[in-house]
Amino acid sequence: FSNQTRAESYLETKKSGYLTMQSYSSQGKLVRNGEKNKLVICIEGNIASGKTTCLEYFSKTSNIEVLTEPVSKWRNVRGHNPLGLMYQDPTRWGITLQTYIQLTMLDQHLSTTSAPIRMMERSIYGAKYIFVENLYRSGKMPEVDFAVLSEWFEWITQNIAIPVDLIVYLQSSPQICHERLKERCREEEKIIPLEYLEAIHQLYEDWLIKKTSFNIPAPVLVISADDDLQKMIHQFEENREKILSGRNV
Ligand code: TTP
Ligand code: MG
Repeated sequence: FSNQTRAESYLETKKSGYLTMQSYSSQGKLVRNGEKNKLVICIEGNIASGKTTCLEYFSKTSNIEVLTEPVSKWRNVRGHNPLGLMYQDPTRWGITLQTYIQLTMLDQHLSTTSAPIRMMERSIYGAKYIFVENLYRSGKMPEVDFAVLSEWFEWITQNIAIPVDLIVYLQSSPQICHERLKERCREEEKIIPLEYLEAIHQLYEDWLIKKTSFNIPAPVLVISADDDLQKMIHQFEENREKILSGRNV
């Protein structure tokens, strides 16, 4: 790049809204411009707890922009499948998958929307506090991998503003998630045992219910998610006001 083309390309990206993380907020973090007054709602919960169903339901509401499920990216990055690799050999590929998930989550947190409310599946926090933590605690992630991922995570969360206004926790029993998992038959997940879902469940409960493990970035609204689709939709309907106001009261 000559200086001129660099300046030009900078202006180009700025115009199209990409390079807007220029100003610093009062806490000295990089912030995405123009997103200040928008609500961000993250849907958290065990694998197959119904997060996508919840997002699909609310995507029919005007004013809400639902971010598309990042799992398709985790199954195909330039022709590779880090999700499948991780399930085959977590010790070798755990860091690969989790590094990529961390990136896709950051990308979603920083994306701009025209709608005043944005809803996304999971958050950068859940990926780290639940899945990375589980890999490490179960002895499947080498300490050095955990250290590198943690350094990345801490740098990101200390230097970039990641606003979350409400966490909706779809609380489910691991047994029911296991049943749903078998029914939906995602190829990579066929080998997931019940114990894995129980470990994830425990980490979620410690984080969002007992509040004994990690920092919680936003108020939590708990919705029990063991019911069938019809009843779940009824529950989303009942909680609609709370969710759309970004408050759990
Ligand atoms: P989920 O994010 O739970 O998505 P889902 O579609 O399975 O959930 P729901 O039915 O509630 O919509 O997980 C997708 C896959 O990615 C799952 O196999 C778990 C895995 N995963 C990790 O291994 N590490 C992570 O950090 C995350 C977020 C997911
Ligand atoms: Mg999903």
